[in-house]
Amino acid sequence: MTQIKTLALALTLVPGIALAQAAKPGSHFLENWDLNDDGAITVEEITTRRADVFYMFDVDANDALDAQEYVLFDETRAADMQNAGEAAGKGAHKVQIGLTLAFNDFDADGQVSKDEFIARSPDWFATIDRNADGVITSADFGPMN
Ligand SMILES: [Ca+2]
Ligand SMILES: [Ca+2]
Ligand SMILES: [Ca+2]
Repeated sequence: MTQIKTLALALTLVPGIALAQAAKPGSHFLENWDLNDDGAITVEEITTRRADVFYMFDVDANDALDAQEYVLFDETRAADMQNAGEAAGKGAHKVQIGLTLAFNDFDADGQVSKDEFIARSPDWFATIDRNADGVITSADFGPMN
């Protein structure tokens, strides 16, 4: 139970405040993934954070997320997206796909190993870095110009 609370907190990061302010495109993603708060997310930040997320959901700590552990992970992300509302931005769907079992289970054995999850970091990063400038910023969310 403690673990569930921790990850909910980590993934949600004061949703009440985020909702109260006019949401900048992608602000919810930046809050969660911009570890040094400089407004830009690097591949390194994505990779580090994905490792953290993996450990949060790997309840039995066997370095693999099985289908059962993924149920909780999926539910948590769905709740997080609901909380985020507009702050999730236009890229929210791509963001979600990059965290699914299907996207990350490279050897198709029905579970996601830590190595698989980490190895997908650059691929996931590339799908979100829409303007391909090598960092994820609010420019990668919101309307296309
Ligand atoms: Ca950063
Ligand atoms: Ca696998
Ligand atoms: Ca970018």
